[in-house]
Amino acid sequence: MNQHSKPDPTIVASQITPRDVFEQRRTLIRAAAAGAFGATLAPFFARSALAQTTPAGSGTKLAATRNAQYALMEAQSRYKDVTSYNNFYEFGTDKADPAKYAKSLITRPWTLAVEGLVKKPKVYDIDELLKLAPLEERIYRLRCVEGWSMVIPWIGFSLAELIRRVEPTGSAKYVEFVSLADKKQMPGLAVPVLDWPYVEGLRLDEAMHPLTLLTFGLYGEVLPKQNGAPVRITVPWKYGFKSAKSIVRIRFTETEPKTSWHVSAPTEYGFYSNVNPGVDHPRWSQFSEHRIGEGASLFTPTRKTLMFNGYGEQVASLYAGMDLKKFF
Ligand SMILES: Nc1nc2c(c(=O)[nH]1)N[C@H]1C(S)=C(S)[C@@H](COP(=O)(O)O)O[C@H]1N2
Ligand SMILES: [Mo]
Repeated sequence: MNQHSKPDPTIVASQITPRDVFEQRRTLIRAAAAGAFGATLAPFFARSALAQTTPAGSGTKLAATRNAQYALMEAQSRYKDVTSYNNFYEFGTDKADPAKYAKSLITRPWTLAVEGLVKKPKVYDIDELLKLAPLEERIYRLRCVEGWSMVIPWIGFSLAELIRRVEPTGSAKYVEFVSLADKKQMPGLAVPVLDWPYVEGLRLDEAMHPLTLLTFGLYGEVLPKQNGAPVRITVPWKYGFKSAKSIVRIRFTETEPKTSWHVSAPTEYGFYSNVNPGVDHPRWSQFSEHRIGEGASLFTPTRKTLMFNGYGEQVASLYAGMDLKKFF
């Protein structure tokens, strides 16, 4: 039984998958069938396909106090959707792949190196990092650049808590986030969809904004692996791809980080990537979105995408005077 190509009836394929990736995937699937990947990818996928396909959470509770200031009053997406409809290309490009294959991710021991232009660089052990500040529950909207969205109760604390402790120097202007890239644990790395490791970045003031969440959990438990365990970033006013999963390094720089999606297609994915219904992706509109879990037909009305994903009141001032069509 091959579930890879099972289509999601609620979404048009061209809407959810950037065409280049889609085409590339088809080519690779053909190549795999022809034996080109016989020695690497195919056996892994064949083995893992036998594993259960029900989305597995982490099963480990994580206590947090809800922060009412950041608790969006909107229906939360179903746990099942949040943990089985994922983008985490290190485990494959199909939405169902991460839930199936991320089981091989080893989340302990885990360290996060915080380095670059800071006075107090430090390699944090994940369990020490977890205790750095009180854990909060925050309910955020997540809007994927592909045109779908979810509402997720995350657990973490403001990234600013960590940044203050390492004391960025006066020349630090940007923050780079680097995800783990280990072929032994991540079968998707065998596919050159992106230049691995996955790299994302923010301007320092964006990273310091209280909304930017250093994230350790969701739905009252430790992050499931497919959602970026054991630690990820969540930046709710930007397209989902800015929120790097399973990070191992945070580096402070003077120049704009070379972020993976921007490097792969600079005309399609800008460094800023603020959610903006007024700036379309060159190959599709960003005017509206499909909330995952709402309706089961193509005719379900879509929601209007909100400027800055609805967080304009909090973040618009970060971009005062900037032409957001140019700095998309
Ligand atoms: N390392 C890494 N981080 C990543 C991705 C990825 O492929 N690799 N995908 C991004 C995209 S496109 C989205 S929409 C969100 C999805 O997060 P979720 O699966 O927890 O909803 O993760 C982002 N972080
Ligand atoms: Mo995304």
